[in-house]
Amino acid sequence: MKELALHWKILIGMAAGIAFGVLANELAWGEFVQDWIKPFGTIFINSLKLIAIPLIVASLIKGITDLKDISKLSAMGGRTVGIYVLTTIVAIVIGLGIVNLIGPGKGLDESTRDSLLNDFAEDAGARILDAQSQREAGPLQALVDIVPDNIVGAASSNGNMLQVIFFVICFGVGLILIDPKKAQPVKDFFDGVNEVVLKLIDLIMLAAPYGVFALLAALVVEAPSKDLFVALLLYSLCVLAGLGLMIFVIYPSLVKIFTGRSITSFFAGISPAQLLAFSTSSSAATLPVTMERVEEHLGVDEEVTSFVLPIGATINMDGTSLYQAVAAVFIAQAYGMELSLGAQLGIITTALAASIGSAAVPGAGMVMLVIVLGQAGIPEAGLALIFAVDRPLDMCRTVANVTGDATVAMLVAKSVGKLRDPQERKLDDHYVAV
Ligand code: DAS
Repeated sequence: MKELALHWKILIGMAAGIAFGVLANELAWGEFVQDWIKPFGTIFINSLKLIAIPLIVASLIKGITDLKDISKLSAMGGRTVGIYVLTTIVAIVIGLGIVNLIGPGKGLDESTRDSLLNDFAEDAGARILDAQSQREAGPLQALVDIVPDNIVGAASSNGNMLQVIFFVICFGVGLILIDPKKAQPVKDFFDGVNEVVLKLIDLIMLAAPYGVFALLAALVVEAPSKDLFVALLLYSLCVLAGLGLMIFVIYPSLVKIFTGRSITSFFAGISPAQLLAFSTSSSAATLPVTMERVEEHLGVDEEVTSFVLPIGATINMDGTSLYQAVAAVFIAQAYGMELSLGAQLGIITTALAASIGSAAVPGAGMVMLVIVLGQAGIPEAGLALIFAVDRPLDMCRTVANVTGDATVAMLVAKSVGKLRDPQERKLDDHYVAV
């Protein structure tokens, strides 16, 4: 019998977890689930958190050093990174607008919050107070906090992942600036680390069906309240509404306005890559198809696709950043936290950085969500709330990520005169109408 695809296994794990949780409630097996099932969910979440730092270091250094030399950051590089950052910020602001408007996490009953607080984050209260005291230290404290005075210390405490990202970006630029002969072994090392980390995430995600089963069973047992499921449904709808806006409104409009390409031809060109992104939940796995579709069917010259798309798959994740902003505010709401405007603006920075650091593999966006939560003083325990619905949302946000990369590739190609009518076919080094 053909091996079931991983996302079907995860969806089955989800359904089985809910069913087992409901059964456990009926048969009063709550304690058994807490003592013998839930720990496997905790182990699964911790293994994802464990991989966060190596993931940041490896995928960011690879993405930055793929720029090869600083001079390439001229017409194409600066423009590419600039548009990537712009579309990511638009995505995050859309996500924040929707989640604050709908407020999916508001009104969750105390027992749900307390049971999560007690079991997942004993010191959550202390960590929240500590983060808030740091934030009250002064107006530029958040900026000061980005620059670590000790990289080992920063790497060891979750709350300072942004400091790790800051250091890694400096390190990557430094790598580009030194003698390429000296830099190559270091780049090769981090390319190898990147491969190992991606393989580890593959292995961790193999346990996902079981981790999801345990998390969901525990969630149903712990929070029998109906409003948790209503909250999760509302939360998922907030993410999907934001992603839908990006995929079906923002990107096609940008293509239409800046390249004149019709919306139907855009979707006809990119849809096979979108379907692959949906079924694999991996921008990296989809990249070869994205490059072929953008080149052959959207008319972007290879010189642009070979530069813009690999970097986009590594650092441009608009769908992920939108999801991280919505998830962070949803979890804060579920814990009854009121996030100030400053804290929400901080989420724009950290979700931008976290999405840049997210590797293009299944589940990476949720792993990096730890940064956004840590930086805003939101208990990471809240991951347990949203993990159950993460995979279907990951499939959708990966579609947004890939569509965003293709859109930027078209805009950059148009701006450097490397966008042709896809009807033309490349013959030797020039294009002829077919
Ligand atoms: N699955 C990631 C990707 O490949 C996105 C994410 O995890 O958020 O784009």
